[in-house]
Amino acid sequence: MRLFGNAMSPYGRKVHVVIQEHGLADKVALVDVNPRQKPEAVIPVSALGKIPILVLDDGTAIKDSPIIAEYLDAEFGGSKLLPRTGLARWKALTRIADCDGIIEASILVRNERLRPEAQQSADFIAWNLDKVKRTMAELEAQAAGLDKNFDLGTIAVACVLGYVPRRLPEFEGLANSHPGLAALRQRLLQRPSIAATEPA
Ligand SMILES: N[C@@H](CCC(=O)N[C@@H](CS)C(=O)NCC(=O)O)C(=O)O
Repeated sequence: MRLFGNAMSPYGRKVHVVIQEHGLADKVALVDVNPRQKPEAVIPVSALGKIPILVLDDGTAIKDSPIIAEYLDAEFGGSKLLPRTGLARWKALTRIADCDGIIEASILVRNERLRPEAQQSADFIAWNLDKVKRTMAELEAQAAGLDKNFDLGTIAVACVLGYVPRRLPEFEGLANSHPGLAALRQRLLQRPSIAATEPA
């Protein structure tokens, strides 16, 4: 299998954690791509041009990080990280959706801030930043129990905690603003798969 992605992608990190958890590194060759700078390296395997993409040996492309993570867990990990049925499954999938929403809104804020100042929309930034703030506050309220089970939902939270404080200055002081999440982040970093994939 080939995994198209890059080390900076918070979505891709979720897949890397699953690869570590199930000892799949020998089965997955990494193809380092930057879809914005070099879309032609990605578009032949996915017209959307988004990473991560897992290309199976028969050429089938599995797309979207939650689907790739579930594919690897179900096909190679005995579904240890995402039950096939039952409430725990739907809770984990909902957690993933919230975390992906945080990451998506954070990327929109960051990309807007990287535009020339005169072209930036303060409304657009505030609209998306509010999504991040509200959902981070919700996670903070639940932080003590978020690692009770370690599943794909927990992995998604770990990837949010590795990304948002690095990318949005509003969350740089996580220990002051979100002490529960800061403590959770440290607990999650005890797990080798999380520590090994933590961005530099
Ligand atoms: N829902 C997708 C989002 C993937 C995504 O947006 N990836 C970013 C990189 S972190 C990307 O490829 N951006 C390029 C683009 O949007 O064209 C997933 O979970 O895999």
